[in-house]
Formats: sequence, C-alpha cells, structure tokens
Amino acid sequence: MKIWSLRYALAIALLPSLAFAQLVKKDSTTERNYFDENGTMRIAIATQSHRPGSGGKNALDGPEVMADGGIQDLLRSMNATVRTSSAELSEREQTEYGNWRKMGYANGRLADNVMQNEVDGYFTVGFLASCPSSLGMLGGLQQSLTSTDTSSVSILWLDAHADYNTPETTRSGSMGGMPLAIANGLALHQVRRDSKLEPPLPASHIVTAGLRDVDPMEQHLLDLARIQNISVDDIRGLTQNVYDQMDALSKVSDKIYVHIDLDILDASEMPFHNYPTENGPTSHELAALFKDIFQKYPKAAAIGFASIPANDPDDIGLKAVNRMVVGAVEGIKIREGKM
Ligand SMILES: [Mn+2]
Repeated sequence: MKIWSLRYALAIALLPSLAFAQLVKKDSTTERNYFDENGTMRIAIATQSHRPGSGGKNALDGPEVMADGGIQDLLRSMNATVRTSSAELSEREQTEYGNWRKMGYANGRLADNVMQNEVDGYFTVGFLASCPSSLGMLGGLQQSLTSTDTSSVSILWLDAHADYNTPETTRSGSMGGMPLAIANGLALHQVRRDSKLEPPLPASHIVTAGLRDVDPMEQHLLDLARIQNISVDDIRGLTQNVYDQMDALSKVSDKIYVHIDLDILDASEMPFHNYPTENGPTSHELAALFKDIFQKYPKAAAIGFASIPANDPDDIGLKAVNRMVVGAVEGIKIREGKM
C-alpha cells in the first residue's frame, strides 16, 4: 500500500518536469551547441570509405588519410574533444553483390553515426570516399530531427561540378555525377532511402557553389529546378549573394549540411584530382567562407569532404582540408562565444 502511494506521489511530482523536458527536446536548434559545460567543443570525425565505382582515373585515397592527417591533434589544440566513427557494413550488407546498393547501405551506416553525433551534441566532420556519401550525411541530419513530417535539411554544395545528372542525362554513367539529383528525388530512390534520406530535399533546399564545369543537359535540369549558385567570385569576395543564399536555406530548413568536393579547389591545390579544374577558389578563401558561414548561421550543422587524391605532393590537398575544417570550427566557436 505504502509503496504504491509513494510511486504515485513521485509520478505526480515528476510529471511537470517530464513535460518540460519534452518541450525542450523538441526545439533542436536551440538545444544543439556542440560544447560541454567547460566550454570544450565536441567534434566527431565520421568516415565513409565505400564508393560507388572504381573511383575514376586516379584512385582517390580519401577518408583515412584525411582523418589521420593531423586534424585530430589540430582540433585538440583548439580545445576540442575528438571522437571518430567509420561507417561499417553489416555481415548481411557485405554479401550484397551490387556496388550501387552497397553504396546506399554504407550511407545508411554513415547516417546512423551522424545522427548519433547530433543526439550527443557532437559537430560532425565527414571524411568521405566520394560525393555520393553526401546522401548519408544528409540522412543522418534528417534522422536527428524530431519530426518526420517535413524534410527540414538543406545543403550547400561546393563543387566544380553540379553532380546533378540523372541516369537519363549522364554521359559517363557514373553515380559520382548524380548525388545532388538523388538528394533532390530525381532518380535512384532506393539509394536515397538506403541512405536514410526520406523524403528527398526540395530544390529550394539546395544551393550550389563554385560550379564551373556543368554538362548542358545537367544545366537544363538545374535551370528547370531554379537552383541558385554562389559563384567563385562570390566566394572570393564574400558578396551579398553568399548571405542571400544562406538566408534562404536558413529560412526553409532546420539543419544545413555543407558539402565540399575537393575539386572545387583551384587545380594548383588539387593537381591530381580526377577532374582538376582551373579558376577555383583557394583553401584560404574557402576557410574564410566557412568561418563566416558557421559563425553567422546557427543552422549550419555539419561539414563533409570528398576526397583527396592518393597522389598529393607535399600534402598540399591534405593541408587544404585541415585549413577548411579549422575555418568551420573557428566559426562555430565564435558563434557560441567561445573564441
Ligand atoms: Mn566534382
């Protein structure tokens, strides 16, 4: 008798605080801040090593090289705790014979890790084997949101290429040229769903940046969808267009993923990428952009990089990646008053 009444009393006493906890939990944007009570930033490095094809002309070395290329010590020297995860296929998934299906599975595992990082209050830095891994980054951010009613993630896509081809418009047949179209729900729905991105992103949740090598049919699709672009000159000059586009993404979404194909860099910093492209921004200019974006836009929630070439003389590409990660982290520290 006595125990029962004690239980009731406890339950009644706890009810208001439980209800309050629920309310607080719903507001994910104010709850998230990536710092512990001592002001130490929590950063998670998430690697995903599976790619949809052979990797093109040059094998790209990518995720492990980026994760073990000095960035962890660099971040710790900036008063951060760093943890790592890698997206591992289950035994059943490993038996899958199809490379595209496997890509979706690997993205699903990446999505699990990114979601856990968000739940635990860790800022995710993705080191990715190729651009289709961006679907797993988006999937993880979407899964971390408390409501499944809307697609509240958006993407800033920095790349010399739009990667907005579909199986209809592609000339190469490479899935590496399709991830943004897949994220937008134009094609390969099963890959997107395996990446845990459902529903897809509306076109208004997508902004590209630094494009300078777009296929004509791909450009037609971009024009139809009215997808906005931040030019290389906008990046260099931090022009009003940067803020207009970031304002637009902030307005329609709860979490913004910043994705970088390293071939956005000028060929002088990425000489052995599969598709080196001239007239790109430098890593210094991009680091300044990321510092500014992550400082000014609290919804900017993760950053991911794909991928550095195995042939990287003097670690020039690796140093560029580290510089850009530091830029983003500095921006977050400023926005949270920790710098
Ligand atoms: Mn590219």
